[in-house]
Amino acid sequence: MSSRIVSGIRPTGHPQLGNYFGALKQWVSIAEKADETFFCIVDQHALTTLKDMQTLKQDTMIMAATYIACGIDPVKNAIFVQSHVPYHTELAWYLTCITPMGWLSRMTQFKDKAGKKRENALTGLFTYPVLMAADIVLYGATHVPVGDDQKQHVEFARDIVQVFNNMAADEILKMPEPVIQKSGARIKSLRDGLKKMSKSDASDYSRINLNDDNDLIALKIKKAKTDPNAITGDIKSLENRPELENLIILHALLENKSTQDVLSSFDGQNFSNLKLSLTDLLIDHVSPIREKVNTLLNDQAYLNSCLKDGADRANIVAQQTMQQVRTSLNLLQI
Ligand code: AQP
Repeated sequence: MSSRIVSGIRPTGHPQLGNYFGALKQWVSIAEKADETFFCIVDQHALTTLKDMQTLKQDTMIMAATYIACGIDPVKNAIFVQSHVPYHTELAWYLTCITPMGWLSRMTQFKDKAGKKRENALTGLFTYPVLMAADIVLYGATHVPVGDDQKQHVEFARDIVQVFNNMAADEILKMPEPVIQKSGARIKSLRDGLKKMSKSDASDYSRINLNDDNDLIALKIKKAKTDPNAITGDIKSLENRPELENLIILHALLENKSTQDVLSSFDGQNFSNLKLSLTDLLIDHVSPIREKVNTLLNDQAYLNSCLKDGADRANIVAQQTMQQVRTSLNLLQI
């Protein structure tokens, strides 16, 4: 069976290290082996939580530049903006019509993002997983690389596919598989080792953005929360030390080593050695990406042409799916 990969990131701010390890880096290696790939900048999803629309255009361009800077070749892969393919929202509506409210109420990301005042939460946030299911099935995705926080949404998409295909009495929509990278599946905040690193966290010191300059990276790691104990090489010691665990995992991911190897190399040492070493690795990793992003952002015509080409390719595939969906829903077509 040929493989078709679909994934996306919301342009809700500067992409951060969690987006890199949980999504972008995986995409590059998966794309190498895939037959077809669609990498979307999901601006309509961004609207579910955006407080300020002023930055949306710029953030969308930054995200496009970041995809390319991280190694996603716009010639081999379709890179496009969700709102440039109107079929996403059309299919989302049809899927909404067959989605039980109870399924959406159980989504942990809705509960997290809606907070305590759930009655005031926006409908778009509640139905977000339906739009995400549409993003996936529109392209007949066989595999969907996501961080483990998004796994529930891909499982939701699988449930919807089953309901739709049962209703249509045909395999109209393809069943997607989530692809979760185990190590680095969830990078934690630098200020709280129990929270995930996030673009929209109120504190910029909670994350490393892929556009942070070297001094800022060094400062953020210097200020990263730690605990008062020395580091030991015993992996079990990480169980109740989430901030240490996060720094060790980051170090291991950047060096392509196991967590145990990194922990052993800092056995008996204090946090400052670990932080200095981590800072060097981060600078080596992030600075070429940052420079490439800046170069690409200075060539808006090139970025626009990549996004136009990506949208053209995406529209062709999406239109074919929609034709089948409309037929199976018995909508009048003239
Ligand atoms: N901390 C993380 N660790 C691992 N993976 C992460 N991802 C995000 N944060 C981490 C992965 O990045 C992909 C796209 O993310 P998104 O921007 O569409 O949504 P998100 O998960 O809500 O990311 P953010 O940065 O936290 O955005 P905001 O602040 O806007 O909500 C997904 O594959 C996700 O797993």
